[in-house]
Amino acid sequence: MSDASGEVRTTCPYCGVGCGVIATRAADGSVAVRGDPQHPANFGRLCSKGSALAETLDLDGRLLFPEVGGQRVSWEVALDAVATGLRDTLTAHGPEAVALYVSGQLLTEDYYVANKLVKGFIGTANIDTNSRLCMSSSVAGHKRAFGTDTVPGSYEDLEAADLIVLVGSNLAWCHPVLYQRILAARAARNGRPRLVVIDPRRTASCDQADQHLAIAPGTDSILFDGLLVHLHRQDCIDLDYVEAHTEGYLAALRAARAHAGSVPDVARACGLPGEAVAEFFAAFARTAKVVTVYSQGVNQSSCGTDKVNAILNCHLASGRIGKPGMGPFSVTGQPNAMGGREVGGLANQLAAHMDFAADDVARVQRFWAAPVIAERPGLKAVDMFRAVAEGRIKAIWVIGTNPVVSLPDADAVRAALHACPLVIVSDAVADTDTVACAHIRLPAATWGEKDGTVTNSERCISRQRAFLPLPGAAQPDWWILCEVARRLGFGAAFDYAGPAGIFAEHAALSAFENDPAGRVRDFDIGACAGLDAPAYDALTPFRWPQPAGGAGIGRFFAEGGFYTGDNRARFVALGPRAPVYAPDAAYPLVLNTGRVRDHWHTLTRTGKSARLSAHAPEPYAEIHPLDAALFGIVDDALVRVSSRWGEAVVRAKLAREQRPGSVFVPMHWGSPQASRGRIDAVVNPATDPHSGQPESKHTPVRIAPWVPAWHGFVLSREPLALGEGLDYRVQVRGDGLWRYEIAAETPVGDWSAWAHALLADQPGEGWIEFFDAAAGRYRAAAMHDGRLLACVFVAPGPQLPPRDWLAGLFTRDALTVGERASLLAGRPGPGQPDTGRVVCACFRVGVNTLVDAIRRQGLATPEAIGAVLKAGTNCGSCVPELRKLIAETAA
Ligand SMILES: Nc1nc2c(c(=O)[nH]1)N[C@H]1C(S)=C(S)[C@@H](COP(=O)(O)OP(=O)(O)OC[C@H]3O[C@@H](n4cnc5c(=O)[nH]c(N)nc54)[C@H](O)[C@@H]3O)O[C@H]1N2
Ligand SMILES: Nc1nc2c(c(=O)[nH]1)N[C@H]1C(S)=C(S)[C@@H](COP(=O)(O)OP(=O)(O)OC[C@H]3O[C@@H](n4cnc5c(=O)[nH]c(N)nc54)[C@H](O)[C@@H]3O)O[C@H]1N2
Ligand code: SF4
Ligand SMILES: [Mo]
Repeated sequence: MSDASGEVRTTCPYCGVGCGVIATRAADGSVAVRGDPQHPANFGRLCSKGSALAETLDLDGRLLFPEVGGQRVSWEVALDAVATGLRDTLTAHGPEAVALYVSGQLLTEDYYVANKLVKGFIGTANIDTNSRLCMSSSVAGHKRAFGTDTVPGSYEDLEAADLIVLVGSNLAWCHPVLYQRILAARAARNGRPRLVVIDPRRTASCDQADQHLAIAPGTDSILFDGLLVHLHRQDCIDLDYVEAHTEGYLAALRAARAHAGSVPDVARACGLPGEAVAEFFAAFARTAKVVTVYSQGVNQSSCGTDKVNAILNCHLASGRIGKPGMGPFSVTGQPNAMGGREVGGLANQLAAHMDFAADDVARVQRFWAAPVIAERPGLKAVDMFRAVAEGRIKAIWVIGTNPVVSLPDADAVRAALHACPLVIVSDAVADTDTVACAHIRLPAATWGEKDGTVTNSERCISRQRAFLPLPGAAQPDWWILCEVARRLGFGAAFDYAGPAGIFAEHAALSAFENDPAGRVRDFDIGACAGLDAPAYDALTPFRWPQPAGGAGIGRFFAEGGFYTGDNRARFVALGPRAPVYAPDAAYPLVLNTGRVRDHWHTLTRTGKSARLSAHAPEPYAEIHPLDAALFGIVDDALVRVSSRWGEAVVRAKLAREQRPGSVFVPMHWGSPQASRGRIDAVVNPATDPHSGQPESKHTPVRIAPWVPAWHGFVLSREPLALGEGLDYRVQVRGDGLWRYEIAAETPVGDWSAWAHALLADQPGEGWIEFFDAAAGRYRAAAMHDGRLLACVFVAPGPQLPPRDWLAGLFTRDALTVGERASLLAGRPGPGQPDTGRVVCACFRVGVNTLVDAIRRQGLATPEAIGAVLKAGTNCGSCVPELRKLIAETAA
């Protein structure tokens, strides 16, 4: 939908909030983005990542042409190679030897075609998705309780609630616009909804919380089982609802009582003070309008499905489900995690919320007129890569995900791909750890270049629309899949003119032999079955179900109506379940992993933006000062985090927000950006027995100082191919420059020769350097016409000059005498501000600027800071950090 002004309404490609974005392409090709005021997810708001989308669209580093065996080839050659490889594997080893591993970031149309090809035409269910790592415990929990995978909540429920419980969700950083909507509601409603956060760490989401429970990792189901017992004891059970619409309440209660029967029992098991547990239970019991929002702290656990059902049990028992302001709410991570569930992208689903029951299998086969059909579930992600390692899978096609960085036991994943006879990877980016393993590389179009739909956390389907031309030979994923299907002999079933036809078929399948009134299948968008291309182009956001004829169900489950055959929900009786791998003497700490505010997953997009890279430039481990002291770790030094599966080296960050005994490392860095920061190499491959979701938040590890011979960093206008002789290298995008943090275990003899070789490609004729042999400090800078081209700083320890100040010198056309002097002295001289690490990404305000203003001008609130420096006044994501700076400065 592009109007005369060149504006295109589309959807943000990042998180599951699914914000509407308006993209405008100017005559010179430059793009501007802003929030879509009409989109029901965000009403015009965007977070830091959404606002910086235009900074990630350049073609640097893109995979633009197909490659076979490292050679650039035409699409004809590449597609023939894929089809021949797959056909040969099928002929020699059968369908179970072939697998696809896809992504919750694919558009629904890409996803639908991939699933149809594998399950209906190749005839195996060996197609799984990275949503296995993300949502599968929620899916399994929903299915156990509701009989189907329905998310009953809506964003408006969050605003209408009187209490929101955030369980294992850092909403402020990971679903920022939803978090801002909650804060706006609190401001308008006199502090309601109240906010309770349950997370072992004190996160940014705790900033405004009325209560934070720093729960012992992995123990959430005990807490919620204890809550069920408490609700029962306090007469807070909705007996009418339980009687009319559920089964199994007493058994669940009995099971909960056995291991979570009293507040002291729960407090002990969850590592919480008894009063805190009692306060949370009381707040939940006395508040009718409660929404429990949960995410990866719940799902990514070897007891994730039980955690989900422990939460659902409490909502079912109190009848707090499906009514305004109430309900359990699993917020989805990826932009199309929900769409993937709708098309059946998981190995244990079929399509359109059907699974492998005989009726479903027959129905889907009939609808597709498929020659064969998978009749049983395929391998789930972790098992799939194990099967690759064991040679049972001989051809794998990875689409839109980077498993060598994001799957647990990631070194084993890489080894599996290296051993696999045929690895095909479709990606938009050339240099990723997974693309590096591919025999055949297929250039995928990405956000801004392709058309389709996505479904957000509240079941709202929105269009993503292209506003850029296809670069190089890149093609949308649906096209690539259909071309391969055609070459495999299935042309007639994959003969789509474009995404509109695919969407219409998907909609028709959702309505096929379905009956909205009969509770056959919840997912029904039959109203879109006849959509033609112009209507598809004009589609405005809508929530499902949307059956033909328009008679949808307003809300799910307020009046029961579950999809269990007898329409009754199921309570699940739960017992305690210990993590598969527990800490021991050799690996005494628990590694927790997750996200940072301004980065998205494996950095292929946000890593391109200097603004977004500034907030957390380097991979780090957040460690409680007590643990740091115990293991001899000092702030800012490098630390080795190791487990029985692998190791990583990252920067130590001491933080009282961390729970003692736990270490937190972000998941984002792969080897192109950080040579030793790939934390999934350390993460254990344990999975939940019901969902197969990996335990990404709980790996026994040990930490130790990693002491290289020297530490250093380089700032350079031109990218440098650093690597040789370095044992640690992190690459960060800066404004008009590249920053490299480096270290090595081998001492350097001749620093000057070393630095010349390092910066060899710099054309500068001016070379200035300084060497303090006694202190082991070396500094050098390459200049041209008084302009700084590159500089390198080396020291025996991690204490090195402020990078932000030095980066500022790169903005000068010529350095003053004073600036040159301070460059070599390695510290800012008078009148040379060091703004420090960026806190506010929107207005690029650094920590030193903030602290200085707080001190000098006595700024005591984020609003006061905003009035002076603008920090925190756009997306609001940094407000928790502003508040923390105010508190720290006052102390
Ligand atoms: N900035 C940013 N936002 C994102 C993404 C991103 O990459 N960057 N990715 C998106 C995706 S795909 C997803 S899935 C979501 C994830 O969104 P979230 O689930 O909110 O993010 P995480 O940081 O993975 O984990 C949430 C929290 O779980 C806590 N946790 C760990 N163990 C436990 C436990 O045993 N119990 C409890 N209660 N909590 C625990 C962690 O300390 C962490 O703070 O974010 C989405 N949004
Ligand atoms: N330790 C640990 N590991 C985790 C997690 C954690 O919390 N801790 N979280 C897990 C979760 S919830 C998730 S969702 C995963 C995310 O992990 P991944 O899915 O591996 O991460 P991304 O970087 O999003 O990978 C997407 C890839 O698709 C490419 N791409 C972009 N657009 C397109 C397109 O249109 N088509 C194609 N074909 N490719 C495209 C990108 O360049 C990129 O390489 O990580 C999981 N791994
Ligand atoms: S909240 Fe999520 S969908 Fe919205 S702008 Fe931010 S990353 Fe994009
Ligand atoms: Mo995710």
